[in-house]
Amino acid sequence: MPAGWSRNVALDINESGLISNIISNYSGQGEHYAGYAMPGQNNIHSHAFQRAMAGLTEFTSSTNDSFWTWRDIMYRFAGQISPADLEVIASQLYLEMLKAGYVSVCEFHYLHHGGNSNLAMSNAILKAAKNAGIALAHLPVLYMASGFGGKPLMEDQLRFGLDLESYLNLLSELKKQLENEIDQKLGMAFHSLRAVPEEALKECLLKSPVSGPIHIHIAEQLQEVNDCLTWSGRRPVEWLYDHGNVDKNWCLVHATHLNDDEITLIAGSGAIAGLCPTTEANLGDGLFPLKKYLEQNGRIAIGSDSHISVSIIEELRWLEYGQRLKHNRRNIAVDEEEIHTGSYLYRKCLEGGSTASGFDNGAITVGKRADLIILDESSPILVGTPDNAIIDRFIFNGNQNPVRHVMVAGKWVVRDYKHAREDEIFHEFAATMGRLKKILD
Ligand code: NGQ
Ligand code: ZN
Repeated sequence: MPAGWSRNVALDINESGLISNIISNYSGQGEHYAGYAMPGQNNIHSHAFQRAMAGLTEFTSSTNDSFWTWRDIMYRFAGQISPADLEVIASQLYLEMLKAGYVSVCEFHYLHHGGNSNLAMSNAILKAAKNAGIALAHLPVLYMASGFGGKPLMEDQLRFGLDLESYLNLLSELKKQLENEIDQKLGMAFHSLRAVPEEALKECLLKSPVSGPIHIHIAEQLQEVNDCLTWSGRRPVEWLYDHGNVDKNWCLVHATHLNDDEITLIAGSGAIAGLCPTTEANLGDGLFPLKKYLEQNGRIAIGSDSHISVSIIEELRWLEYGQRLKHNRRNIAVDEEEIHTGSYLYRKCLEGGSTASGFDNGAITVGKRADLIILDESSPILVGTPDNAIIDRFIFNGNQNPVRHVMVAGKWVVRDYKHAREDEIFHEFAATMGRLKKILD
């Protein structure tokens, strides 16, 4: 609860999946669950197809392996994924997210062409989210160029490319399709400043039919910062704030390489820094300047991005551990009001994740979506825990997942660690993985 843990809490949830009433110290009738109920997290950054190549790029492919050599392998893989493959992979991924305690996902979707229209790949994502029962912020991505200044797409990027008109049409189609959905929302995304020329970015912001969140990859790699400087004389974040009206509707994904002025710019704008610590580590991006950013009350959220890990625990743990290793100190992500690192990070991400996804959740208060998880109080990692350390233990104690039940907009999707469709979804996933095996062989 906003004020801390409370015992024997009863929630009424209405037909729209919103919390309509809260009673503490309840002892009456109702469906009863023992355990620690809290809001689930929104996963604010996902490329679902990459789940199928997780763990398959951990070998040297050149004498100087980097983000960019990883990207070449990723392109090879991306090129082979059909709409049917995508639905199966994303269904498995989204159910893994639910079991990890994520209640929604922002799908940063640029794998456009495939099937007989641009809609086919988007529809595969929408369908997968329904199969799993996760809430979805679908973010079709504008991707037009291979580098700053509108460099033409490379051959293996053609599949991602849309001109502005086709992109706006795709948004309009999807907007119609999602009009009456509670659990599926539409936002928009620019792949990066590398991939969207200045004019297109401006025009898109003017003409977009979408009012949801706007996401962009930014300043993830040093080479990107240097290329941007060469092209414009400005660093990526500086350039974005010079040219766009960046406010709390924006989610800046990664934002790894920031100077002090850029930290202040983002923190002051209310935009969300969309952090993906396990992927950022896996790709050798660098460390986000979390300490300084939080000192200026910057807002954050977490995503699993390339899905080499689908775990709230790992994202938050590594977010903090990166800072401890860098500053040679402990308990960095805290303030005067919240001295517990796990609780502090969990709450910050609930708050930022709700804004970045556009789902009005992340708190147990009347009117919020009932997007909840229940931790198992009898789990070996949680037995005998003082109230103020429950979330710390969830995040910083071992490798067992204590997420026992998960509810999305008032509907149970995981009960007693099980998803109703998990055997069926896994069966199809295994068959698809068997076929895809040859791509990176
Ligand atoms: C992506 N992923 O679009 O999948 C990117 C890599 C790029 C991450 N940055 C490609 N983690 O940025 O050009
Ligand atoms: Zn990404």
